[in-house]
Amino acid sequence: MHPAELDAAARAVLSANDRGGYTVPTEGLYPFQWNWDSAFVAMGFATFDADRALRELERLVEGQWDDGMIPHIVFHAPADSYFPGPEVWGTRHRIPTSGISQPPVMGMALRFVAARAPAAMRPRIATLAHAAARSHAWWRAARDPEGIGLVAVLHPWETGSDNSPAWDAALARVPQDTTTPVRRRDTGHVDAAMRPRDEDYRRYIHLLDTYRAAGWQPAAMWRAAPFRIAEVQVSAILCRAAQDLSSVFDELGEPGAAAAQRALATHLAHGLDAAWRPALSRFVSRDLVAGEDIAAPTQAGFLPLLALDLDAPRRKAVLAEMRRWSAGCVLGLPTTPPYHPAFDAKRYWRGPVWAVVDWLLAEGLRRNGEAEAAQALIAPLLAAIARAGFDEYFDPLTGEGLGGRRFSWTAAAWLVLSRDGAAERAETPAAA
Ligand code: 9WN
Repeated sequence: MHPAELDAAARAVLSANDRGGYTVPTEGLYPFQWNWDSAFVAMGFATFDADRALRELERLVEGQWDDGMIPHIVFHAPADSYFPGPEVWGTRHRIPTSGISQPPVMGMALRFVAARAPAAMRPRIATLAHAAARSHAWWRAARDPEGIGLVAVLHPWETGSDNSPAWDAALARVPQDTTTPVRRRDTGHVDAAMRPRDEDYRRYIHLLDTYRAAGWQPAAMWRAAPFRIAEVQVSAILCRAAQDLSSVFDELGEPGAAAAQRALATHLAHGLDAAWRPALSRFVSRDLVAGEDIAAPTQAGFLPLLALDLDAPRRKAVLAEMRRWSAGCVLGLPTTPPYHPAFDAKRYWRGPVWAVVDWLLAEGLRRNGEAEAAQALIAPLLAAIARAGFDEYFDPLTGEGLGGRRFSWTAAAWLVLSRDGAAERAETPAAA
């Protein structure tokens, strides 16, 4: 297929998944609005429709809680194809939502959309910018109460990388008993071998039960949390989102709001800087319950490139390590390196390549002056999308498309990344 036809196919995926101003990640498997998916989707829309891009974020913000948190799922309309649904979460927002958050990509999306939006849309951008700022303040207050410069997640779902090997040790301490019966729906849509295991799900639901019992109050959740991780992926995204949001406020002529975002970004940059481990050539998260570094190698260790300007020795070390992970892969970056015993080429966040992760990594590499390395990551990804379709994730060893099909954020990744000039170089033999 020609890149122009793929563009049309990507737009068709977004419009098929449009449920009225918000986009579901994919039909069936994920029938609601997800937080970080929508931020990527907004950037995809912005390549051809700034109004629809802003609408996506406005609908996400309908789910924002009074304390500033933007939940990871907004249940705009009922659907029974997903577990756990709103009745399990038992939150009290006017629109049903989950009770935890997800990587705050929205600030990045807002800058991207604002750069492509006509002047008449400035008031809408300003409203969204203040909503994003409130969510940043929530992360800082609720999830970095001790001011270490890294924000903590209380549930693997908050990282967006649910069954990553990074959580294995911490999750093993979480009991498997639940007050809510576990009725998985995901394995009715996708091969169970490509999804988290049942014992993971029992622990995910144990955590959900625990936080519901804590009344979804941040301080009570923090105290009750058997899983509490100061996490570099979310912190790096928040740091970058604060940097981007400060530029949006500058453009809007709001210097006070811009300065607050810069101060937050500086605070997080210090925390990220302290998470660098030279012996591993990457950044590490910290298990706050065990008081230990999380050494398991996952993509999260490179995400701080998105927010930091690395010095030359660190930059070289990171590049060499990323190359080592990709050895033997037809596309990268694998979310767990093939040399590691936890690697599983098809199981969700334990090896597969995710388009949005590569998108963030490429952005981080470019920021650090490594445009060629960014291109080396993106060209094979675009080729895989062109060959396999807009799948949820890809086998790094074969390029096979996996998980849900006709996925919104993979379509958005195509629309944004192919505009960086890589599409022409992608091989495009078969149907999308
Ligand atoms: C739980 C929607 C979401 C993504 C996450 C991905 C997956 C949900 C699930 O799907 O998580 O939030 O039920 O598996 O891990 O990153 O936002 O696409």
